[in-house]
Amino acid sequence: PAEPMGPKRCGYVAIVGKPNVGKSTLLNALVGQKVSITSSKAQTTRHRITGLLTQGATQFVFVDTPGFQTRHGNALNRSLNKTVLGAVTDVDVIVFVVEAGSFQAADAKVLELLPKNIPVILLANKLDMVHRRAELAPWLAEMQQRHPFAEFVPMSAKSAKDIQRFYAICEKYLPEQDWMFDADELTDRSERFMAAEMVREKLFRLTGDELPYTSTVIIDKFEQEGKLRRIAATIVVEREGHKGMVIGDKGEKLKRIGSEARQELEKLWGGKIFLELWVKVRSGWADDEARVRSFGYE
Ligand code: GDP
Ligand code: K
Ligand code: MG
Repeated sequence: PAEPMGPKRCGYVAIVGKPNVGKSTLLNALVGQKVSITSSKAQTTRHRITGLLTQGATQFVFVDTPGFQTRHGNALNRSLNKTVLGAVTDVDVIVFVVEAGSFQAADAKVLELLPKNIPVILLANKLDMVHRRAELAPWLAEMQQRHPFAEFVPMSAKSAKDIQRFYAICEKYLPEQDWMFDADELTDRSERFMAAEMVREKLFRLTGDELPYTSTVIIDKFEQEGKLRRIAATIVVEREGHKGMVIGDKGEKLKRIGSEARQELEKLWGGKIFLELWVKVRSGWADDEARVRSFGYE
C-alpha cells in the first residue's frame, strides 16, 4: 500500500463512563468490528479492551473500560474499578460518555476520577432517544460548569454518520508519532479471550437480571487444526440455583448460548468451530480476591 499522506499520528483514546451508557457499542462502531461485547446489562465489560483503527496517517488506539461501579464493593467490583483507573492514566484524550440530557450521581463519580491534565471530550450518547432536543442546550450549559470539557459531542453510537464525524474530532488530540500496531490489527486481545467474552455476552443477553453479576466464563481448551477451532468453556456461577437458569429446560438455554456464541465467532474468524459448554458452581467466587484473580480479572 502507498505511504499515507502527512505525518503519522498515533495515540490512546480512553472511553469511560458509568455502566450502560454505550461505551462498548461506541468502541465497536469506531473500530468497525465487534471487539468488545455489549448488552443491556451493567458489568458486561469487565476488562480493559483495546480496539484499533488505522485510517490514513492516523492510528487510533481506543480503550474500552468497565462501567465504574458505585454500588456493591465485592472483590470483582473493586477489580473492575481498578481497571478503569488504570486505563485513564497516560492516555492522550478521554471520552467521557453520558446519556444525552442526563447526569446522575454515578456519572459525577466517574468525572471526579478523571485526571485533570488530560483533555476530556464529553460524548452525549443515545441522542436518538432524546425527543425534546431543545432541552439539551440548558443541560449542556450545566455540564460545562462541571468540567472544562475540550469538546461536546451529542451523537448516537449507533449512527454511522455520527461515528464518521467523531474521528475528526478525536484525531486532533493524537500526537504526531509512529504507529504502535500493524495497520490491520483490530485488538490486542487473543482469540481465546474473545471466545470467553462471546459466551459471556450470550449468557448476559439470554438470561434474567440476577445472573450476570455473579457469573463468569473460563476457557478450558482452545485448539486449532487448520481452519477448525475446538473450544471448551465453563460458565461459572455463584449458586446452585443459578445453574438451572443457565442450563434451562432440557438444556435449551445452554444450547442456545452455545450456538449463538459459536455462530458469531465463526463469522468473526471465518472458520468452523466446535464449542463445548459446561456449567460449574463456585460459591462466592465474586467476593474472593484470589478466585477473582484466577478467573482473569486484574
Ligand atoms: P456500556 O456498558 O457503556 O459498554 O454500554 P453497551 O455498549 O453495552 O450498551 C448498553 C446498551 O445501550 C445496549 O443495549 C446498547 O444497544 C444501547 N446503546 C448503545 N448506544 C446507543 C445509542 O446510541 N442509542 C441507543 N438507543 N441505544 C444505544
Ligand atoms: K452494558
Ligand atoms: Mg461495556
